[in-house]
Amino acid sequence: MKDRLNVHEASFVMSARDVSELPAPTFAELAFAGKSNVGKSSLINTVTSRRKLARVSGTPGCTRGINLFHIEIGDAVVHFVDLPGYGYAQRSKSERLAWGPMIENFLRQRVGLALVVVIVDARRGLAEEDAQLLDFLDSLGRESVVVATKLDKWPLSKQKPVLAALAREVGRKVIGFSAETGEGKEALLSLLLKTALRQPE
Ligand SMILES: Nc1nc2c(ncn2[C@@H]2O[C@H](COP(=O)(O)OP(=O)(O)O)[C@@H](O)[C@H]2O)c(=O)[nH]1
Ligand SMILES: [Mg+2]
Repeated sequence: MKDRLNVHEASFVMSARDVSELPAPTFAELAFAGKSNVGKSSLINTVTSRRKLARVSGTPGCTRGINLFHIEIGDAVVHFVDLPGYGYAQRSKSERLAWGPMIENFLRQRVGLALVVVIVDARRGLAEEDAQLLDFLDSLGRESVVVATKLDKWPLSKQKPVLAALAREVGRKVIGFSAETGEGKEALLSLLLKTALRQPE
């Protein structure tokens, strides 16, 4: 990995149960969203080369707050924002609804939000909730990228066509990723860095 993409600092800042608990934005924020169990924590750990920065959970849907991380990539300082997983069917209706406003308020309100990484399971494809989120981001004029993770679950010969079909479906850039093999790590880091450096101080 090139030096400019080296993550030389990665630390947990805080967990918030509501957007109002978050500190005023100091650095460009790069947010990660996706269905519960899609591999969001694994992706954050892989991208930062830290084994336990974001917990990898065997219990889907247990991350309920907004988690903030301080990340230094090369010369850039950014905040990673791990948003609560959505669409977990086992949760009670009131709790599922409670997640909606939290994510929605975050996406609407944060002035430092530079990019939303929408993580999709490459094996399962785009879920209804993912499509709705992408539409919502477009309506807000928020920049987004789709990352198809668990790509290792497809045989090599299928990976390119699967990614191409997904890119057509979502009409935006799709990065293939695997926390198992590290595939896509450099491409994603490079995009995150590029986005962060474009932000005004
Ligand atoms: N094969 C494979 N499994 C993965 C990958 N990423 C995550 N997983 C597994 O998927 C499960 C959920 O991962 P986790 O990162 O906790 O998902 P989260 O709920 O979205 O944060 C765990 O059992 C992980 O080991 C991947 O790239 N490939
Ligand atoms: Mg998680």
